[in-house]
Amino acid sequence: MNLNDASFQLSVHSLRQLPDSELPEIAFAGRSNVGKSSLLNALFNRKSFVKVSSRPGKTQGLNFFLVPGTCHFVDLPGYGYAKVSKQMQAQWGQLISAYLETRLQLRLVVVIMDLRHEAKKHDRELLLWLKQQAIPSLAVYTKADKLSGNKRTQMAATLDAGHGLGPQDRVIFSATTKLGREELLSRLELCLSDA
Ligand SMILES: Nc1nc2c(ncn2[C@@H]2O[C@H](COP(=O)(O)OP(=O)(O)O)[C@@H](O)[C@H]2O)c(=O)[nH]1
Ligand SMILES: [Mg+2]
Repeated sequence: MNLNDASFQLSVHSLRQLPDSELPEIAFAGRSNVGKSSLLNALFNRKSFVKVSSRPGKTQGLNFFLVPGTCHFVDLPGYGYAKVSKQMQAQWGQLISAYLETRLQLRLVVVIMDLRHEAKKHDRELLLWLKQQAIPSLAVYTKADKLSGNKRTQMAATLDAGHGLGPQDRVIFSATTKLGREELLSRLELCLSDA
């Protein structure tokens, strides 16, 4: 997948604004501050293509990035930030779940988690919900550079157990060292090539 010509396309705040395009889409989800923007920048090989959050939990839309002729990457708003009101969280949830449930060209949801943290309820619920909706998902355990090799393996196993995942269901990643970048890209390519 050639990400050199990727560009930001639009920010969607209601279903009506979704781009009128049949390109396949890969969505990226995760708790606020998990490292989603950094992961996207690492994939795009650019330093600050996607804004790394100075203000976590700020209202934002679904951000569409075009990989010309290939797909859209869709950066979903981060979830679970405590300072956002319950009502606002519910509204975000509605837009996101409506998008995930109805978007025919959605091929995969990448669910990003922090390798240092044990399995979180919200992530587990999201993975379960995606499974129930028959929406393919791939877990990414990021910030791996913050742990030593042994600890990495240990935490990955803890997260696998907590989410009912196997080693083939997730990629260990670091935006800082680019660990896992090639593996993640080949997983994305694979899912785009499955018709
Ligand atoms: N060491 C390290 N820090 C990271 C990594 N990914 C993100 N961060 C840091 O975590 C914070 C949140 O990152 P950001 O990408 O904005 O998270 P987002 O809210 O999920 O988009 C920032 O301070 C990043 O520099 C990583 O792989 N390794
Ligand atoms: Mg972000």
